[in-house]
Amino acid sequence: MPETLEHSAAAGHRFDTVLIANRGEIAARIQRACRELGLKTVAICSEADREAPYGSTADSFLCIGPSSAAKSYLNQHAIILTARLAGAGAIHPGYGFLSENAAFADAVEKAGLVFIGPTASSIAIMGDKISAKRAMMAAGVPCVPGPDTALPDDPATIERIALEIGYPVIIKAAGGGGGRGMRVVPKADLLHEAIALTREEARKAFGSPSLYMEKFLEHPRHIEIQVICDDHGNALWLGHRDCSMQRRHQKVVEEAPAAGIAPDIIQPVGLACVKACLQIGYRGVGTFEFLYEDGAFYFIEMNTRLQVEHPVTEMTSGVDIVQAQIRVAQGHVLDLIQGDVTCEGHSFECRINAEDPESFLPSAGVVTHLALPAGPGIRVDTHIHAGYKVSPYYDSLIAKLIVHAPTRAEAMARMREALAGTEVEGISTNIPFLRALFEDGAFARGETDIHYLEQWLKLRRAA
Ligand code: MV4
Repeated sequence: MPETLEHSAAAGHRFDTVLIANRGEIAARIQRACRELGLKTVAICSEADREAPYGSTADSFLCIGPSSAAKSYLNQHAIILTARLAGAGAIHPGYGFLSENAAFADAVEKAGLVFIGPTASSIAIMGDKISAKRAMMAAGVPCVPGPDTALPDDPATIERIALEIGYPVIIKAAGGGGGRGMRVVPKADLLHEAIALTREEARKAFGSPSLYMEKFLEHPRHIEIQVICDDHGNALWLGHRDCSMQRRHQKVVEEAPAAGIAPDIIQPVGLACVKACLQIGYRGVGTFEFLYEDGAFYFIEMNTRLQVEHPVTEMTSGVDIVQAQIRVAQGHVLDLIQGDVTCEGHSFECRINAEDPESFLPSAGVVTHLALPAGPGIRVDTHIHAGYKVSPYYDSLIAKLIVHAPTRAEAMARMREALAGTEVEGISTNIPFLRALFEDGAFARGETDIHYLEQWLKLRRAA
């Protein structure tokens, strides 16, 4: 598309250097996207990450603090100061760390830098799960039955709300999310105690006692919709993913598209997400999380960041989500329209974690031998190499194995082959268990929900 006045970046958005405020595989992934767009990069690290390979390929590489994330990757002041010193015009937060911190997004903008993500106000609205739900209901996005307001104090009113929803219900903290601060209530006589306990936890963990109540769905799948929006009133959805394969709220395998969901069922949900984005003036990439049960979708949360599992959507949609995210942050108009988005084939991602196969505790140490698979439809996103030292300070993700093939069955076969060709020695990983999972019949038939993996692990341990 030619660069007309309309299509060029607004003056206020211009930057030619990006500071990547993250580590690991996503730091490497973002750096690649920047370079492909002709942008210079500033990599940062903690003392534990001085040897990171993406440091030597960045235009600058600066150590900003000690190994503890609180003193490095979460040190807002140090990161903003480093961006200014190194001449970066923008900060990419990646995922985790400061990526969904509205105060950080605000501080970045106040320092005259571009935050590669949504506005601080969008992050804040979605960070409060009650205001997020209210925004979604207003836009016609289907939500879990229950009020879009905080629970009152009056016991009789609370009881009435629960009866109206119908037991079992779930109590959630407005400041929670991602599985933190929630409690299931199976029947009425447990209601008030559950509320008191969750309120105290919420006060301590999130600094706010605000709670809300929903119908508890007992066997849903976790399905998410990826969106991308520019600053000019354009929003698109890039298809859906199934992220049900999780253990303790940590996803292990993701796929796109979600299996067995007819286009005419998901289409109106995707369009409602797009409408919600336009209504709240959303900019950047985002993910709408839904529970899917008995053929219906129920919104639960929106993530206002790039996600770990974005590659499965890149593989099926053909859109480079990280490049597109940076381009819209520069003020460019999306160079796609919804009609151009066609999702093809099927993609799986396996998260390879450095962890003990029995206890799931992080396994630190030196990678003494590494073999990675290659071939048509195989992608590996990683920052590790033979000789790399996995440190105990951060999460255990060391690589993402991503495959793409015409059908789900072929993609599963390709993943089996890719896993067979993956060798990591010197540390423990979850590779043996991923190999076993891709031999599982129910998984192959798409007969899984959010509880499946934990049940499968329990049975496997018993056997
Ligand atoms: C729920 C639910 C059932 N009913 N809400 C957990 C993470 C957070 N994003 C919301 N979560 C849930 N909310 C209602 N009304 C079940 C879960 C849930 C879950 C959701 C997605 C993926 C994995 C999960 C594991 C346990 C519980």
